[in-house]
Amino acid sequence: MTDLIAVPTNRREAITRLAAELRPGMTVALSTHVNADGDGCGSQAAFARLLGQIGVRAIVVNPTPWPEMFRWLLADDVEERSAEGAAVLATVDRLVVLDISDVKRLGGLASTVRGLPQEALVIDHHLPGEEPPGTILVSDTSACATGELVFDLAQVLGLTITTPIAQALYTALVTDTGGFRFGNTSPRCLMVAAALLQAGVNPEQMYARIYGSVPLGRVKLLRDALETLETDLAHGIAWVSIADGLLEAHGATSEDLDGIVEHPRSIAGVRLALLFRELPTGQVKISFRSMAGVNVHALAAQFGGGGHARASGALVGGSLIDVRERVLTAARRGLETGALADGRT
Ligand SMILES: [Mn+2]
Repeated sequence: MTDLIAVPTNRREAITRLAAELRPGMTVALSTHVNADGDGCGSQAAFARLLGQIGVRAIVVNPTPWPEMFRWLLADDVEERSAEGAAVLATVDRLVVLDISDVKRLGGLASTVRGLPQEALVIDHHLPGEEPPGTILVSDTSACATGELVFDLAQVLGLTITTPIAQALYTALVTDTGGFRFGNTSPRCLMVAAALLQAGVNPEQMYARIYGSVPLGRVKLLRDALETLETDLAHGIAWVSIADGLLEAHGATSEDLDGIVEHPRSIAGVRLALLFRELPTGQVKISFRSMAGVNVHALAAQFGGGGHARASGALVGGSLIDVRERVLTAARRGLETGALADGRT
């Protein structure tokens, strides 16, 4: 069991290549995808502190505001300047993007990132995207979270997993595995989690911070979302829809949508769950989730999106009703023909 924690050779080599680009005295920006989640934020908060140990100053610059529920991850020692946006990217020596396999996931920062003099360094565990942010990457889809790869980086570079770093990485692991329940909960994932407990993580305190401190608006949003639940149990599909303005009505933000799609997915017989969110831009954001045997990456890709086999996303132009119909039609067809079966991407 103990050798599970050893860093696999391919990762070790990739980490060494990436680390060679980072030297003491440098200032680097860290960025993750729009609407940063626990893995994006946790990986950034941990990596920023690890960089400090090798004399590199890190500035977090995300395309969307740092989520309030993860504010505690920054404490008073991680510099976060997302509000200044692309302007910060012009002042740093290098950009490292985490938990992203496609530049487009950087939203409003994407065009600036495409124009940077040096390509971004990448630490990620998604399936390859259409437009990778860089070629120097630590990328492994077998990592349960990007946080697992940041943990490996600390090991390879001989850095110290302090308690705040361990808490940040634990946040990454626990959120990306749905509380150590999803298919990405590998033996190694749990070994890394165990190491993080040894480094000072209190799991009950983490649970209280991540799952036991949500704003009332988030639960009211869930209530209204579940009101829209529809099912096609003949195909094993269930979905919920979020009309434009609903988040604002509850003082909620995008991060409060996290996990809602787990409810339609939890219904007996459902293999494919969707969340449709109407945006004021005339687009619909879709979250795809599936159970074992169904590859939603293949479905999301049909709509210009991507992600993982069991969890993907896409952004599609059109009205809520129109997009929902198109996606459901494609989903039914994909399930009928076997085009969404695992291993057929
Ligand atoms: Mn992730």
